[in-house]
Amino acid sequence: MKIRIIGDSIPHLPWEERPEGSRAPLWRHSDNPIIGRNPVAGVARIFNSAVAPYRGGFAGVFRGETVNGRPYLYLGFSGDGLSWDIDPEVIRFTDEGGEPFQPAYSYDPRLVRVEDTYYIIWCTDFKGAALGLAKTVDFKTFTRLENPFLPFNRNGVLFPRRIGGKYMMLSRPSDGGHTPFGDIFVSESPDLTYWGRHRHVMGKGGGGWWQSLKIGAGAAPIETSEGWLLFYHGATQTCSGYVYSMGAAILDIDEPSRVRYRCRDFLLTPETWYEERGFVPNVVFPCAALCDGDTGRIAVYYGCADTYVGIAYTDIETVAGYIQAHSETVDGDGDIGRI
Ligand code: BMA
Repeated sequence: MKIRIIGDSIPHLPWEERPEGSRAPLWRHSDNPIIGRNPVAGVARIFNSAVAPYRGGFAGVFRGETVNGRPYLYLGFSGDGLSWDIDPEVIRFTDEGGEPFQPAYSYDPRLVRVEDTYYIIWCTDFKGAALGLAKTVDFKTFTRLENPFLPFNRNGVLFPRRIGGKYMMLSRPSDGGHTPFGDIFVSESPDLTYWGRHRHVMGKGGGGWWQSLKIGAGAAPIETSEGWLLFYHGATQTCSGYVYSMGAAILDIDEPSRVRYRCRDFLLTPETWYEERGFVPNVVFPCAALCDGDTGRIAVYYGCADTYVGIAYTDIETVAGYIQAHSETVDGDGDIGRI
């Protein structure tokens, strides 16, 4: 497929060439995990975290599982996207009236720049798991906005630009527990407060059994000449628990509820010690992707076994070619027919 990324040049994004002998659509950073156990005082594990280019380097919002077991959001900066300086204090939010606002817990953040503002979307407590939303322009003050949706909901991912003048958010309605179901939906908003025109994007299941239990949006969609490239996670249930793998799809550029291509086969599945072993074994959970508009290179950041952060690389031609060659389509009801 002839395809290119429509986006900024990020020449300093982390990158390694595909190792000799690899045939996989994604290849792992040779020094994974890039964040190991006990990364800062009071934090036992960092995983499922998001990064974005910021001022010639990168900013990150991290899921830090504290030593009391509760997750909160932490801020970090990096020049090369690999070695991170993480603030040991949790991110402090204020509400729109300037009053302090701290969620009871916070996890699985996404970090997305829309115009000149960076938005954090995460799973927050709203009488149960729901999506939280906050914004910053300087990574010094963080303003918490209204929760976009009712509980229960997780895996909220904002598109990096408005479509037809509207902000667009992917999400996955869920339950208050470990959610043995789940499809990806998209909603739109004129102002980031009022959300509606909800549409089903794609359902769990299909020919790929790795995504038979549930799916959820991962990284902010990447704009390409063929549509929005979405890295997502899919889970399957085994006799000893869920297994999370990574897939990808390409959504229509103007109407992202329309799926153009979607993987039947996973892009990455737990294989290494840091993906197979940890607090929750067998989890790869993408939350961010950096891409270079000039070269088409992509670095995907993913949580490993609810314990570490890893990076995997690909480029736009490779991943789009794989999605197309290993694809299936989704109809409006979420039933899947092979192309
Ligand atoms: C999901 C979320 C993720 C986690 C995954 C695997 O429900 O809690 O944060 O990575 O389960 O444990």
